[in-house]
Amino acid sequence: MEGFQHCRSSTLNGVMQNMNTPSRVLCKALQGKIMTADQAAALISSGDNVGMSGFTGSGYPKEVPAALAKRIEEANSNGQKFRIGVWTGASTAPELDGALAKVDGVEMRLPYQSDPVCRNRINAGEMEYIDIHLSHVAQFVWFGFLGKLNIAVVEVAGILEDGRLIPSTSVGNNKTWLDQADKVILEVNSWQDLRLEGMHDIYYGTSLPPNRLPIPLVHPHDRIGDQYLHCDPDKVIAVIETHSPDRNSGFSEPDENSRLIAGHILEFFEHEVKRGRLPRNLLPLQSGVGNIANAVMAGLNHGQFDNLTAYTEVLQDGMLDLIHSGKLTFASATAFSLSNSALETLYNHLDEYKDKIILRPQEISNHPEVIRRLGIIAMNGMIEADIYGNVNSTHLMGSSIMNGIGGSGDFARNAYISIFMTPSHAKNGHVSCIVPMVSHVDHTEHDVQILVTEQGLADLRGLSPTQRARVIIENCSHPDFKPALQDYQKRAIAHSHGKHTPHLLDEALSWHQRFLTTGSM
Ligand code: 0RQ
Repeated sequence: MEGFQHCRSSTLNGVMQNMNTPSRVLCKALQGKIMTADQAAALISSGDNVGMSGFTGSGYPKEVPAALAKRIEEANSNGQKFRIGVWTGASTAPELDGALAKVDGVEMRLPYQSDPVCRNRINAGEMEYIDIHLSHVAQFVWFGFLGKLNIAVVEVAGILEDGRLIPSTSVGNNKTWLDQADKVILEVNSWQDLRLEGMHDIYYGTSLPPNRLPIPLVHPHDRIGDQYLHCDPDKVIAVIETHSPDRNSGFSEPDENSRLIAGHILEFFEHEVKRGRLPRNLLPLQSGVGNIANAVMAGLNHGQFDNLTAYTEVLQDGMLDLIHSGKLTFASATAFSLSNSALETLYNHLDEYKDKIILRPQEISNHPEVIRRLGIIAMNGMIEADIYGNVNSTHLMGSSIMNGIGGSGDFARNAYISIFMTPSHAKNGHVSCIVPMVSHVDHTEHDVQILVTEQGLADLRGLSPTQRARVIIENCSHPDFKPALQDYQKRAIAHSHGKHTPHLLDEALSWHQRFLTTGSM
């Protein structure tokens, strides 16, 4: 640990607490800029676009957003509007998204979010939201597509004497925020374990068209960048010292549906290995967020595959278990997304895991070129799929946003095999997750190769639309909805006189509505 020999860490109640740490701000030029979160929040103006660190509850700034929310509330009570643009890596935490949304302080939010207060504001038309592929965010900022980034608020684990920054538990878009913002506020969080130093790989070789070069990454474990983030000290307007935990939300034990879905996927992998279409140790895995994804990892842990690797965006509990058991030899991601107990495991074994995990900027973890080159097996959750294989990951009933597309599109479009999974029905069995036509399209039929529900798996590779419809209805739909879907397909084929993608548009578009009102089709 360069320059931090005097900083000791020890595990206290399973959470890393920092002891004997006078300050993690070793850079003299920045020591003079240490101030309180309230003072730092006062440096942000209404109308600013603010690039915040944070990715699925890891590495987000812990104090400035709350101080800013307080300031916005005061402005509101004086009859003044105070709203900012909030750009992040992905979802953050109630202290950031929730706090700012609660005081109606967000004019525009991008990219992925999963906060209930935020979601309500967006769906009430009170907050603008751009749902954008996670790999696109950084380049859109460099291209100037999103306007000016005024301020970056970035959590780091420490600042070295020469000003280099030790990233914390997520990298996300931090490199771009620090590069592109006019001004920078740093939160130095002494709760973050200093042994994270060296686990990051920050690639500074990206360039803009027409001068772009290939990303020189050919294995998940390749290091192509620097361990540290760089930032011009002159741009830093405030440094805040914090000591707060990440939001480490837990996972429920895999339920029966998740176990069945995981079972179908494992069986599929075995089949693909037998056919010679996957090597015995598979190909690098990408796994989305949520309990099903976690259950698939748990299934792999009890399965026959060894020497697995992962090239993914979030490292969840299930993947950490695979590292722990020795099944997964290496994982590349942009963030940890762990429960408290998994975090404890991580920190208890950090020295041993250190050379098995790399955290990268999300434009690299989700880079289409790299995903295509590595031949990723992408596994993501969905809200619904239609009988032709189009997938909706983001909207309920066509209009209300749930979370966002996140990185699912980056991976699905470019993966070796793209898998989407969901229970076959939702809302206590009232809603079928297999529908005639999705009410919103995130992943087109061209990007979806495998659909899985607890009922079974549909392998769509090499099938025409009507062939796909038969296999999806047969293998994936719930028995309560299967007859209605079969009937729909039959009548759509008869009605369309052999057209390529048979539909009964009125019926397809009102599927949920009609079923919810009448209880049957
Ligand atoms: O609602 O919480 O009110 O009960 O949707 O559904 O079953 O808990 O599933 O947590 O795995 O989330 C697609 C949202 C699935 C997620 C989605 C309702 C259901 C419940 C959540 P309640 P579950 P999960 C890389 C990959 C996009 C981003 C992505 C997601 C709630 O996986 O956000 O893939 N994906 N990123 O009741 C009505 C249906 C429904 C439905 C589910 N058909 N109709 N409601 N629900 N299906 C990671 C990142 O990018 C960071």
